[in-house]
Amino acid sequence: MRTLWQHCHAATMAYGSYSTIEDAAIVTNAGLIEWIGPRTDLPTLEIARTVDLNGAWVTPGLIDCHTHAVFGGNRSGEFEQRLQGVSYAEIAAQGGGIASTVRATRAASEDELFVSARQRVQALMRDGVTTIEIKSGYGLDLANERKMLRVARRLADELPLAVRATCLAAHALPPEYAGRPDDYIAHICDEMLPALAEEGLVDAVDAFCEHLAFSPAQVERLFIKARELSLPVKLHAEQLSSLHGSSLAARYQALSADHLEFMTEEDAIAMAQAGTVAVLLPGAFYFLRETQLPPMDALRRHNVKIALASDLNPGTSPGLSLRLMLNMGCTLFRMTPEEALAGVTVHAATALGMGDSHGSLETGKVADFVAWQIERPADLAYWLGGDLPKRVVRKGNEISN
Ligand code: DI6
Ligand code: FE
Repeated sequence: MRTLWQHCHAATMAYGSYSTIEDAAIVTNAGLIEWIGPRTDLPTLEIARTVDLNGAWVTPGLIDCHTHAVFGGNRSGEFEQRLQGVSYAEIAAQGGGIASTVRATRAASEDELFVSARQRVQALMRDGVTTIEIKSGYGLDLANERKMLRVARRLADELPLAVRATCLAAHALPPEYAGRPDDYIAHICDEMLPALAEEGLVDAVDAFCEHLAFSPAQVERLFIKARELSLPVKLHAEQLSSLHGSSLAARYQALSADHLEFMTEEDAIAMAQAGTVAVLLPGAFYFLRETQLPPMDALRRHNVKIALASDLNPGTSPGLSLRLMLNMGCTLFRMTPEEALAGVTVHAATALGMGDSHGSLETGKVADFVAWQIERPADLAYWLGGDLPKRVVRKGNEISN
């Protein structure tokens, strides 16, 4: 059904800027944007339905391009312990940290994981999120990584939401492989990844490149396997130290390198040349009370595309609001509200390999957008969370939220 949406302004986010259209009109048809422009230029079309948006600001549907939304249990108990003075090392020695989430995730059924993840994903959706990425990485064996990835697929089936599923089997070393990280990487490459890819559960491959996780050499073996399987790669890099994982990611044409607080100018140059998006995660920076800022000036100087995401996970970023991340991107990382909004729309789409179809309001793209009753686009980064009045449209249909 051809629908005309009017009485609105649009921040189209094409080209990574607001690219504002005042008094805009949007025509949707068969789930796509058939036309968008100033209302006065609207061509003659047979319109079946007209929707008055009451002067709203229309943006692309928001995209959370880095989440670990599927997991068992949570770690609020550890959070409380830490604030009572128990050290992270003591908590880890008691079996806490990622290991505790792995145990809880392995113990949970697929249905239990689905129900708890759905709640968290619905919280994200209340901020106008229409696309998310979900990583595995708390199963760490074939059956449990499969269980997590199947939940990601089910969420896409049952919610009005596009989901990209990323295999993060190389997130941490499972207890069965203690002291044998190379053997675990070989197991991922030889058994897990081929099986999960064959089952159609994997859209991209990710790893955690860090002293306390996997080395660049180990990550590279995984990337070679991903290339063999024609799967794009991403990388958690430079979160706690500089191992130049982001340069390695760029060498493998990664969709994105994520975190990046400790990246260097050379890393930025490599990423710019490869078109690898920098995904910044201010929720984890905040929650860990980190002090090393990502090098915004180098990223800007070399025109690296910058995305922003929640990193929703139980250990380092229990963040259920992408709009709160917009605010933190501005207050903590000194992004402008315009950069922040581009970071959860057009650049986030590129970080998921969806840049041709999502992330901006342009003819031919999927009709995912949000009509916000706000004064100006900067309101989206200005308010500290909370609910803003809005209407959310997914594939041309208004969804309730
Ligand atoms: N970086 C992080 O901050 C999280 N994973 C990662 O690769 C930590 C995940 C957790 O603590 O559960
Ligand atoms: Fe992460």
